[in-house]
Amino acid sequence: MPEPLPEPLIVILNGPNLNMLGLRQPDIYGSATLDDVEALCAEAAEALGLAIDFRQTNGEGELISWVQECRGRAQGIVINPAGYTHSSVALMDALLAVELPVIEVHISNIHRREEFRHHSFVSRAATGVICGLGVRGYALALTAMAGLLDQAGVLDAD
Ligand code: CA2
Repeated sequence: MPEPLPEPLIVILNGPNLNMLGLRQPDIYGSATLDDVEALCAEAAEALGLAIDFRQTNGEGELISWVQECRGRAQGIVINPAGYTHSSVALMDALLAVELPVIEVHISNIHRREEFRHHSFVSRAATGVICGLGVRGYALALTAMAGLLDQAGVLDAD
């Protein structure tokens, strides 16, 4: 019998102000808190055979350092870069350099919102983008990531 593969680690990164989820602007972002999103991700990951490391920061430098730390440690990144989506060439560069599958998530549909939200620097480094489906988008991103890892032979079939 071959040894079972260890569970792939997916790092889930959340950018600035997402710590306020569920506390303000429920009309745009819904009523789930970031703790609720973490619980939703943990449940989805368990069902998919993935391990997760779920984090949030308000700092661009910290977000970039966390992306860099994924190299050699994680098998994929799910990221909601929040406001840095639309401004950060440095975050895009870090995501390109890490050479891992990246799924970009937005709770709201950024294309139905203000013009300045329509462009994402991060999308250039993303394997796929999920937006406008609420916090469920995080679970959908994990399902998509499991599919990518399965294709690459990184995920145990059982
Ligand atoms: O829709 C998304 O997930 C966004 O990434 C959220 C960002 C926004 O800048 C992006 O354009 C789209 C904003 C995150 C701030 O989240 C808050 C949540 C509750 C209350 C206030 C801010």
